[in-house]
Parts: sequence; structure tokens; C-alpha cells
Amino acid sequence: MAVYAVGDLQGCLQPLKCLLERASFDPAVDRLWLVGDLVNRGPDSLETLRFLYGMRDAVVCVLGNHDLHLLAAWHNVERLKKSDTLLDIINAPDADQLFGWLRQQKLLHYDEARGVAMAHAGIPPQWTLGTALELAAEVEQVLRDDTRLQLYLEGMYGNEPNKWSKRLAGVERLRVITNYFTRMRFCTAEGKLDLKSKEGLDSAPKGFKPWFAHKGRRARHVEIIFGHWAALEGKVDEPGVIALDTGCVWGGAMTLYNVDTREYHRCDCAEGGALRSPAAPATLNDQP
Ligand SMILES: [Mn+2]
Repeated sequence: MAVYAVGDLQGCLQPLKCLLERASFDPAVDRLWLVGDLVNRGPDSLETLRFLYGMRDAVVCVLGNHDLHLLAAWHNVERLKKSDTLLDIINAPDADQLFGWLRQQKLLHYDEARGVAMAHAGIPPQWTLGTALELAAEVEQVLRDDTRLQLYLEGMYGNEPNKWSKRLAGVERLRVITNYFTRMRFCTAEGKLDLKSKEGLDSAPKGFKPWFAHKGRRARHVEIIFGHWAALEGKVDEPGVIALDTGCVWGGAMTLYNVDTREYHRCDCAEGGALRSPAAPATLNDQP
């Protein structure tokens, strides 16, 4: 049995199939971890979800900002934007099945035996792994709760509060937890978020660093796998920090990582209808 983690799919199904073939992935015995952003922008969002649903027993998934945006669009709280490619999922005859599955997924996965965690954006420096797991579970419970989901999705969007406090309650509390796990890039050592900068390491606003670069990061003893930050191009110079978003949908590559052997596979994404330009649209809709 092998465990693989794959970077942001964003509806690019062909490169995913290329990687699974290259690794001789067998859903009967192997496991595929997904860092989130399964859908949007790429050519095959609906077919990607169906493919993953079809092998759901072999899949471990954390949700990304685009996945939450899809859930919100499904609930009509956020009108789809021109650049979104999600409408055919919402209109699909099997939409309820796919959304039912998506709502069961997590914000943070931790494999205790391997000592490896996975979140779409990362774990902020001020949280221990235990705190992060507790807070992720708060949002995960709401996602599965019919009586609370709508209010959460309505209140999910926004950049404030920009810092965690255990005194936060209600939708603000859920929003900041969601932003840490699905949208974070730069923050201060205390976890104050900057959600505007989306470029590489040298674009840090004054006083901010990438979340993983803070020396006193409290979850640093656990390996962490994340996606979301295509501008890093998979390059992070911190032990135990594995960046898997290599910008497939922008014409880069999709990356598959063997969690046990630490071996990487890449498949090119220039073919199969991936978008050509990494220009401005990359930053649109970077809300959850
Ligand atoms: Mn993302």
C-alpha cells in the first residue's frame, strides 16, 4: 500500500490520470490524498469530481477555497463569477450525490502513524497541531449540519477578523478558521493574516512572512503537506513543509508526492485545455 498526495487539481482531470498511471496507482490498495481546490478554472471540474467520487474509498480530501466557493454557489449565496467553471456541476443530475460527498470532507487531515498533516493553505504558526485539529473540526461539523450550513456559507466570505482569538464566536470564528486553512499565505508570528498578497516569497508585506517560515511555529514537529500557493512553484526551503501546488491550471505541472518514500512525479498540464495565462485571473475569486 502506497500513500500519495496530489496538488491542486482545479478541474484538470487528464494530468491527474497521467500521474496515477505513472505511479501505477491502484485504488484497491493505495490511497490518494488531495490538498483541495478540486474544481474551478480547469476544463473538467464535473468529471474530476465524478472520478474522485467513483474512487472515494481510496481518497482522503481536505477542502480548498474553490471547493467552499462551489458549496456556496450551490446554496445560492454567492453568484457565480464569469471566470468560474462550476455551473455544470450545480446543474448535473448527480449534483446532490457529489455535494453530499464534498460536505463530508475535512479542513485538516492528520495521519498519526506517519506524523503527517495536510491542509489546503497550511496551519498558522500560533496553533499547535491539537488546537488546529479542534478548530478544523468545528467547521467540519457545520459543513455536515443541514441546520447550520446555510448561515456558515453566507458568513464565510471576508478578510476580517484577520487574527484568531479564542474569544471569537459564531460566524466570525468560523470565518477566520476557514481563512487560515484555505486562504492563508502570509501572516505574522502571532497569526495576523494578510490575504491580499498572492505572489512568491519576496512579495511579503512588511512585518509578514509565509506562514511556514516563522521560527516558533508551534506545529513544526509535524510534516505538513499543502497546496494553494502556485507562485511558490513547489519550492519551500523548510524541513517538513511540502508544497504541492505547481500551477497546473495555469499551464504548469501537476505534482504527485509519495508520502512514505518522498518521491515526486510530475505531469505537464499544457495539454488538456489548461488555461494558458498565469496573469490577473489567478487572483480572482481567491475568496473561499
Ligand atoms: Mn486555493
